[in-house]
Amino acid sequence: MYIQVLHNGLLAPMTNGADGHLQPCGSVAIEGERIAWVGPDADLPDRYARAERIDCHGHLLTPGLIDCHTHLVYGANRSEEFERRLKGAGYAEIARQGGGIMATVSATRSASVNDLATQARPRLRALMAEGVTTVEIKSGYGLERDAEIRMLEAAGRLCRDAGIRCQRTFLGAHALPTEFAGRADEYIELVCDDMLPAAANAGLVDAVDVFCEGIAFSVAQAERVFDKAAQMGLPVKCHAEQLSNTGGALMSASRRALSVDHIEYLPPGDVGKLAMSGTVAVLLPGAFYFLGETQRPPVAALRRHGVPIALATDANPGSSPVFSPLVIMNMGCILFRLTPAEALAGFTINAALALGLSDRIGSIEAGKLADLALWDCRHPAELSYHVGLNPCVGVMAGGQWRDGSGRP
Ligand code: DI6
Ligand code: FE
Repeated sequence: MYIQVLHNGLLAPMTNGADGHLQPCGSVAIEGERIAWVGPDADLPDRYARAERIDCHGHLLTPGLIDCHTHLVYGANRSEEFERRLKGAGYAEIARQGGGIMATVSATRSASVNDLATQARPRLRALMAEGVTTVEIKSGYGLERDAEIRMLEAAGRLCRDAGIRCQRTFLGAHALPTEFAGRADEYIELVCDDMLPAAANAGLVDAVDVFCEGIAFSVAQAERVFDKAAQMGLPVKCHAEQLSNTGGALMSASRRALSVDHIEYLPPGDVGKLAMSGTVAVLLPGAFYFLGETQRPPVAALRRHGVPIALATDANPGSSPVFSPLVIMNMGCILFRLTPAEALAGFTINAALALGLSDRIGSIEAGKLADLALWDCRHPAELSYHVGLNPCVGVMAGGQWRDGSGRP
């Protein structure tokens, strides 16, 4: 087995989330694809004396970043809608008129798996250039069985080609397709009886998501999808309280959802119930920023109740065409008043929790996969501080330096 030791790193292991300590002059011993030992350089066990040694030159070493909420695979883009919105049209208004998500649905339905993967490749590359080693990708722009399946297949192909860990989430209940106008319950029935089972039986689904919102699906409809997911043994998560308070987050928490995402309109008084279910709050400041929203998520209450906070790009063509985790960390701090340590926890250990993968990734500790990012930084706060500067100098996934990132 190949054994290597990264030494002289400024380690941010993230084992205690945002409260974790830094370890200057730290070493990480890696056996094959896993981390075998972590500690001060001076304490490195003798058994690693002959391992290959890689000098981190005092640079910051963090877990590889995890983008736990993206819609990275889709056809075309919506720059024309962007122009319309700048002239005063509202996001919900455009959606009601059959634009918005449905515009992307048309472009996605007419694209092949190959087209979809090709279009998504530069977006994934942008994430990877900033240290991302795991990405979650949702379906939800097909809204019919075969197109949803093509999206999930494209996500798999994209990630396999790029050598990145991928979690696929079925989001058939993202929007009501035009052909089902006025028949939302029938569409939900199709999602439950046909689309989800077909995608899951093809081995394409790691989790199930629903957009629970006035312009999308009701809590009762989301529950039907979650019932089906539970029957199939799949974990659930929910786009909830993004534009209004519908109660989707609490319903999701009562079903032990992995995460509730957005939650700008979640009343602080409801946060305690999230804490009890172990559900992660995934904050998406890119959409808040891009839609010019003003209602902020209840960060103080999340903190007070110890709800794990994750951050993600929400990379999508309509509400968050943002492909930079570092910019999102900055937005999390500036717009939602997170601390830089919380922002980093949001893209590492808490993002792993939001994907149900915290036993394998998200922190630098013995037994976990050797997914790491090396940054030309003297302090982790620099990751959230700069805008448009990428200090990433190396990325390792499963013990292998990623092509192009070079060895430090
Ligand atoms: N919430 C969002 O912000 C995105 N999806 C969702 O459920 C928007 C997707 C889009 O506008 O294309
Ligand atoms: Fe989203």
